[in-house]
Parts: sequence; C-alpha cells; structure tokens
Amino acid sequence: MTTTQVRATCPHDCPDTCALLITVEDGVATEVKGDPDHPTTAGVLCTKVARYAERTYHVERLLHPMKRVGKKGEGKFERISWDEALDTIAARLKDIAARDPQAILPYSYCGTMGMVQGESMSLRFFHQLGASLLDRTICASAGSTGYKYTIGGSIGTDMEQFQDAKLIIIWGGNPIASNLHFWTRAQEAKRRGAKLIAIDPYRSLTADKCHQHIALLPGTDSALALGVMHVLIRENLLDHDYIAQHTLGFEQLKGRAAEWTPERTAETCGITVDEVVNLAREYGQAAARGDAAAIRVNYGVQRVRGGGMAVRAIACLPALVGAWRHPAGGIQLSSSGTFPTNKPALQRPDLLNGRPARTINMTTIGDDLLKDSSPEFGPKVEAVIVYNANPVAIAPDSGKVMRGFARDDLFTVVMEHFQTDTADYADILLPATTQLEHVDTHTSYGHLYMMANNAAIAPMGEARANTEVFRLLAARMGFDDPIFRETDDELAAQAYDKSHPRAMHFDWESLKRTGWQKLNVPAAPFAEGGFMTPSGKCEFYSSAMLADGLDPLPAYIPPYESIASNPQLGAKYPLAMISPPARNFLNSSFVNVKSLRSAEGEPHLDIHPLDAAARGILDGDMARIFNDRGTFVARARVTDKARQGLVVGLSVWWKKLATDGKNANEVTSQRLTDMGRAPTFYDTLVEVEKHAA
Ligand SMILES: Nc1nc2c(c(=O)[nH]1)N[C@H]1C(S)=C(S)[C@@H](COP(=O)(O)OP(=O)(O)OC[C@H]3O[C@@H](n4cnc5c(=O)[nH]c(N)nc54)[C@H](O)[C@@H]3O)O[C@H]1N2
Ligand SMILES: Nc1nc2c(c(=O)[nH]1)N[C@H]1C(S)=C(S)[C@@H](COP(=O)(O)OP(=O)(O)OC[C@H]3O[C@@H](n4cnc5c(=O)[nH]c(N)nc54)[C@H](O)[C@@H]3O)O[C@H]1N2
Ligand code: SF4
Ligand SMILES: [Mo]
Repeated sequence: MTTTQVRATCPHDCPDTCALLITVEDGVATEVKGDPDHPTTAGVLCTKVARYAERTYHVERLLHPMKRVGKKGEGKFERISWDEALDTIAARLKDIAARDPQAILPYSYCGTMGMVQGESMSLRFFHQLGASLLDRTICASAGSTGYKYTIGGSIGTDMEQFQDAKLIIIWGGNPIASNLHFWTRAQEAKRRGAKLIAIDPYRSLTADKCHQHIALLPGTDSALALGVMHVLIRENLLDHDYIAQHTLGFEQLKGRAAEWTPERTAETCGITVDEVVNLAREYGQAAARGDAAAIRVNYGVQRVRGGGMAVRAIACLPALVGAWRHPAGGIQLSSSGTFPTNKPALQRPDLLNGRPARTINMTTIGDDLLKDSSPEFGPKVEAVIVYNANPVAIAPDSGKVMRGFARDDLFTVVMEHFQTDTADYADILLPATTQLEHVDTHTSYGHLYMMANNAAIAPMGEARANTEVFRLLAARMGFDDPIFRETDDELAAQAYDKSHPRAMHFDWESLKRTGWQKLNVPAAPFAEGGFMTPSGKCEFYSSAMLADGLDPLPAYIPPYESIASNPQLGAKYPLAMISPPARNFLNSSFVNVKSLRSAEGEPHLDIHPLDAAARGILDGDMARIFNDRGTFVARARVTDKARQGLVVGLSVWWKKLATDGKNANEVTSQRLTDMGRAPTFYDTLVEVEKHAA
C-alpha cells in the first residue's frame, strides 16, 4: 500500500480557509484533517469539512454528463457522453450568440472560493463570448461598500491578534457556527480575562457563550452605533489625538451623533438605555486604559435595507477611541482586501474588447429570468450557465426563481457535484470535480495566508474541473488564443501581483509545497493611520458617498419591513424573520450529507413563547410561515432564544430535502440594500400559524 499526505485548502465560503492535510492510500482519500502547523487552522476542522471525504465519495455524486428527459424541475436525466454534452452546449451558445451574446448569463458564486476553479477560465470564456456580466452581490457587497467608504478597503484587525484583546464585541456574527477559528481566539481572550459582548437579535450559539448579549431589533445596528458615538462624545471617551491626525469630518459627525440620545437609540433598537450607555462606556474606557478593544463585525448586520450604512457606522467606532493603535484592537469585517490578487490576469476582462456588457444582479435573478427584452433591460435571458452556485435554493424570492428556471425557452447548463435543487432544472447537467480532485489557490476573508490546494485523488467518474469544461467549450466555439489552453497550474501561478510588497515572495511552486504562506503585513494596520480612502483618513464624512447620492455621514436607514417602518405591512405580517446559517451546513452545501443533515434534523422555526402562545403553537408543532411572496413549513421550537417579535429559521435547506419541498427563501424579498446592490434576506416580515399536517 502507498500512503501519501497531500496539502490542500478548504474550498468553502467560510472566513477560516483552513489548511488541510489529506491522507491518500492507494489513490483513495482516507482522511481529511486540519494542518496542525498552520497558525489559524491549528489542526482543527469544523464538523462539516472533517466529513469532506464522505461528501466526495457520496453515492449520489454526479459522475457522468446527463441530459434532461423529464419536465424542468422534475429531476429526470439520462446519461450522455462528454462529446454530446459539449457539442449540444456549444451549438446552443453559438446560435444565441449570433443573435446577441448578452442573452447568455453565467451564474456562479462561492461553491468554491478558489481563484482558479472560481473565476478564471470561466470568465475568459464569457468575456470572449461577450456574454452578460453577473454582479456577484449575494453575500458581502453591502458591507464591503460601507466599509470601503470609511476605511478604504477590506483590511482590518488580523484574526491572529484577537486573543490579546480585553474587550471583544461580536457584532452580527455567529462564529461558533460560521467562523470557528476566530471563536477559538475569542475564547482564549476570554480565558485571559477579556469580556465578550454579542450584538444579535437572536441568542445564537455564540451569543449564549458571551458575557453579555444585546438583543436588538434586526436592522437597527446603525442606530446603536450612532447611540454609542453619542455617549462616547458626551462623556469624552475619545482619542483626540488619533481623531485629529487620522480622521476626517469629526465636527460633522458630532452633529449627527448628537441626534442619537441613548433614549432615542434604545427606543429604535428595542433595548434599554443602560445597554446603550454601558456598551459605549465599556468600549471607550477599555481603549482609554490602553487595552485592546476589538470589534468583529459580520454579515448579520448587512442583510437589511440599511446594511451598508450599518457596517459603515460601526467601522467609525475604532477611530473615535483610537482602538487601531493596538494590534489586537480595531475592527475586522473581512481580510480579503489585504490580498494583492491579479484577477485581471486570470479573468481577462480586456477580452470584451470595448463591447458593452449588460450586467445582471445575481440577487434579482428571480425577476430577471422572467423579463422580456426591452431597451432598459436588454435581451431576454436565453441561456444560463450555473457553476459553484445553487440559486434555486439560495436566492431570495424563490417562487420567482423557480418560475424563471422552469421557462421552457431557457437553456440551462449546471455544473455540479450533486443533483441540487438547481440541477433539477438543467437541460445539460455536468459532473464537477471536488477540491480533492483539482488544483487551486485561495485567498481568505478571515486570515492573511496565501493558500495552495494540490489534487489529492483522480477525478471521480467522468467529473471534470470547471476550468477544463471551459477550455473544452472554448475550443468548440473556435476561441483559439493560447490563453484558452492554459493549465490550472499556469493559471494559479498568475493569481497574485508579485510587484506588490505584500506578495513579493509569492511563488506558485513553493506555495504548492508548503501549502500556505503569510502576506507581508504589519501587526496593526492603521496604528499610524494610512487608510486607503481618498483622504488617507478614516472618513466619518465621505464626499464619495455624497457623490454617489448617499448621506455622507453615518445614518440610520430603517428596514423596508418592520413594524416601525411599515406599520401597514406589520399589521398583516407582525413577525420579523431571519434565516442565518445553520452550523452543520455551508449555505446549501452539505445538506445532502446524511450525518450532517441528521445533526440539524429538519427545518425549524425558533419562536418566542409569547408569540407562539398567541398563535396556539406548541413546541414541536408544525408551523406555516408566510407573507405575500410565499409560504413554507417548519417545526416550531418554542424558545426565548428568539426575542419577542422575531422568528428564526436556520438555513439554507435544500428544498427537496425539506419538509414541504420549500425553504426560507420562499418569503425573502429581492429588494436591495442601500449600497452594494446586495440582498435583504433578514429584512422580512411574516406571519406564522399552526400547520394542520
Ligand atoms: N456553518 C456555517 N458556516 C458558514 C456558513 C454556513 O452556511 N454555515 N456560511 C458562510 C457564509 S457564505 C457567510 S456569508 C458567513 C456568514 O456568517 P456570519 O457573518 O456569522 O453571519 P450570519 O450567520 O448571516 O449572521 C450572524 C448572526 O447575525 C445575526 N443577525 C441577523 N440579523 C441581524 C441584525 O440585523 N443585526 C445584528 N446585529 N445581528 C443580526 C443572526 O442572528 C446570526 O446569529 O458564514 C460562513 N460560514
Ligand atoms: N435565506 C438565506 N439565504 C441565503 C443566505 C442566508 O443566510 N439566508 N446566505 C446567502 C449567502 S451569505 C451566500 S454566500 C449564498 C451562497 O450561495 P451559493 O454560493 O450558491 O452556495 P451553496 O448553496 O453552498 O452552493 C454552492 C454550490 O457549488 C457547488 N460547488 C462547490 N464546488 C464546486 C466546484 O468546484 N465546481 C462546481 N461546478 N460546483 C461546485 C456545491 O456543490 C454547491 O451546490 O446564499 C445566500 N442565501
Ligand atoms: S468550512 Fe470553515 S471552519 Fe470548516 S474546514 Fe472549511 S474553512 Fe475551516
Ligand atoms: Mo455568504
């Protein structure tokens, strides 16, 4: 028997981007474990990826190309050869492109976060074709836009510093489920005497383990941040020197914060005046003592109308108290902007050659698949190529998404590991390789290491890497430039900008051998200012926002759907619903892995005892959740983890594996955030009733 150990990287959409060691015995991956030497992974994987081999060798893996034989959505397919599959696709795309290539739409997201299997050859192909562009907004673009206006880019506190913080505010995140290796650091800080505060409408696994939990109403975070500013200013808990040297617009900010008395803040957020005042005091006093005061702001605050502004308002706080001076102080939203990637080399937007490209927002795919040609919209979408994504399960306003994908005149190709909800609508379904079967390189949005993924095993069945499919399609389309024949290693070698001081040491061959390499970065990114904004300062006042038609100062933008902001809707649908990630799934990935699905059990809805009682719902009853957009059922868990007026349905279930063939996105809306054109998954009013089985 030959046994080898292969260095790999977790491909999933998770900030931790763990370094993996794959044990391979006679060509079979027998163990997937965390690299003990990688500083953030530290030998530990989450329960999901510890089961990556189970997912890879799953009996339901797609192993051959298939064509649809039943109705769209029915999921009936018949095996075909790769030649037939690729010839069919190339013929359809040529036919559509001859009329208007913009009628063709790639739909992809972060099924893999790899730069090679994510977007490299795929976008070269679509750029050359002149297809529509996809605005990839489904996750992070509201917050990253708000953060960018304030700080200048997605750079923040290094997660390896957090154990030295004395105060950690976990703001809209549930790291025990979604950012495990950060939680390890936060726990270490706790052991060393730090105080942990969670700000979350739901008593999540994480909030439950923090010293304090502030359960504000969903979508009211910027009001809370403004209230904190009010108290910091009123009680002079400020770092005047830092403000003078490294910030812009303090006088204007003072005016705005003055409007947000603790009383008004408490009323808006549905919390107590003491909670507002004490939060500000603890934060300001910690920084004034010279202790590291750190904020981990996550995605939970962004999925509402004012999501971009919420992140912006929170991102102003560290500069007010000078928390950036300490390596373990400051704030982290995402570390992705620290990586000097070279995406233009991988994706070649220049291949568009000046042709106008229509852009479609992935968040509004429901509406957009149902639109006819028009001068504003451009051509009706005639073909969708889906890879690294499962839009039928994960996109909002799902009823419309399904109607769109069910169109008989739509040609749909899905490249997948499994027959997902989206795959059921494919005309041609192609088997894709998993991370164990292909090469890739990864950045991270949680840590600061460049990562390599070596292929550990041969592709399963006839599975092919995304890049390979686009190489083969390019050949059939007659794209004969050598760039369409570059190998995955050749692509990976171009992934970073080696002229950038942070990545000058990048060398693909050595990265493949070592598995990971840290970027060259200082311990504290903004201790001496140096923000990447136009002014080089932390911008409390942003002229760029004004130019973009936004309020230049932090502001509170109420949700579209809340009792306070829309009383009429609130009378009909009085409960706010959020649907954050379940611990044992990764978005909709892993729902079909039996051991993980049984850990989640079935779709649940957490509902407060008073809200349940008012509806005659008992713990364990089936509940029907509905609004004007749709309806789904889940088993009620009567619990005060959900504050009164809030219901929580952990997500994202595969519809076909859920109780009634539906999931939480039946009721979520396609309305977009204040900035970044992002979804508002957690800005949803519903009513709930007992479901007669
Ligand atoms: N196990 C697991 N890990 C994951 C994922 C997964 O599906 N499963 N998904 C990955 C992806 S793609 C992402 S984007 C991240 C997301 O992970 P996080 O950044 O942690 O974000 P969410 O889980 O969306 O929300 C976190 C918390 O925000 C709370 N929240 C909801 N609305 C609000 C609000 O208005 N204000 C505040 N303050 N809190 C609110 C929720 O109750 C939840 O507990 O996790 C990644 N990691
Ligand atoms: N209600 C609700 N909806 C949500 C969210 C929520 O919190 N609540 N979260 C939102 C967020 S933050 C995100 S990021 C999105 C995520 O949405 P998606 O990015 O669509 O994530 P997944 O559902 O995990 O689907 C990814 C698919 O890619 C496939 N895949 C993985 N690797 C490869 C590969 O190498 N090649 C190919 N061809 N396929 C591959 C996987 O098998 C999987 O089916 O969902 C969003 N939707
Ligand atoms: S999903 Fe996240 S925590 Fe789990 S192995 Fe991957 S990177 Fe690590
Ligand atoms: Mo996400």
